[in-house]
Amino acid sequence: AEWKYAMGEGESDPQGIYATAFKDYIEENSRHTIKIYPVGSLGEETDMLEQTRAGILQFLGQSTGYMGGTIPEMDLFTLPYVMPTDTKQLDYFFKNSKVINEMLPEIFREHGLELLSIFPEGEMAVTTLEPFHSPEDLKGKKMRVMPGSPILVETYEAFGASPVPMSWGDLIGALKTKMVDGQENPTVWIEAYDLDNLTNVLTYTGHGHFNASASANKKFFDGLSTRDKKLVRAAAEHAHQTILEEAQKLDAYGLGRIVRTNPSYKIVTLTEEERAPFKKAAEAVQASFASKSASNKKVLDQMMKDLKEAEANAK
Ligand code: 6CS
Repeated sequence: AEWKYAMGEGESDPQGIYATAFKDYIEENSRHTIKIYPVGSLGEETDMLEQTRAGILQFLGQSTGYMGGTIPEMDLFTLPYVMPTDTKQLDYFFKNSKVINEMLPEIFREHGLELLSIFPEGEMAVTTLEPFHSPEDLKGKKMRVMPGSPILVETYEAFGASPVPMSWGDLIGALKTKMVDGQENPTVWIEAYDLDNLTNVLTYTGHGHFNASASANKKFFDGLSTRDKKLVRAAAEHAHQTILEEAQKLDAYGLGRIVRTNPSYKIVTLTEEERAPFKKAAEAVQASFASKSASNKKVLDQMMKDLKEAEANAK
């Protein structure tokens, strides 16, 4: 059969690399074929999530940042100053985490989805018209965040700014008309979509990582033969391995290209001292996430344990 796979990025972006590796594996190892629908072709990301839950699409690749409105526990990956910036620890975490491998699959099923992977794309970088070094500097600044995540809004409010949730499809226009003063995305994406030419400064705050997920419609997945279920899991495993190796390289190339092609662009890494007030503000956001439901608290507690384990074991 032909299966439909929609995703929130283009074919050469990290989610596209994952989707292509997934498709190639399925097509090489079975008679099934996959048609990939890149971002925009089937509406905005939140539309694609609904289409997958409804079974119109079989597979979905999506930024975790868009999912918190539908699956509140997914805001875990958006919480400020929780994920490490060390990529080895991150990789270890994404592969071995109990939250991802045991708890979230159950939660996804309750929402009509079968979780296949969650993977990192790169550290969040904040691009703005004006430089900032403190929450005070962000006062009154309109910062675009991905829509559908209450935690992203709470985070930028805690950071002193005025968050504006907006779909990716509207962001370029909003930056061009200066409707917003800034946004956050991984460096790979900022470079690929020329966001550096629409802002003046890129700041590494260390507060987060951009992550993506892959999932299937649950009814569709449950209806597959044992053999096809294994095939889909193996394809996801293959695609996950592919993107872990590629994503870090792509993110680093992205930064290199920005530095070379846009030499007047300012690149700032906040010092530990400058990060301190942001970290302090982040504590309230973490507590707010945990207070929203017993399930939120449970996944956050487990994630903290998983991250400790990653810190101890990642080499
Ligand atoms: O900012 C966004 O909305 C987009 N950013 C990335 C890195 N991927 C897709 C997402 O739509």
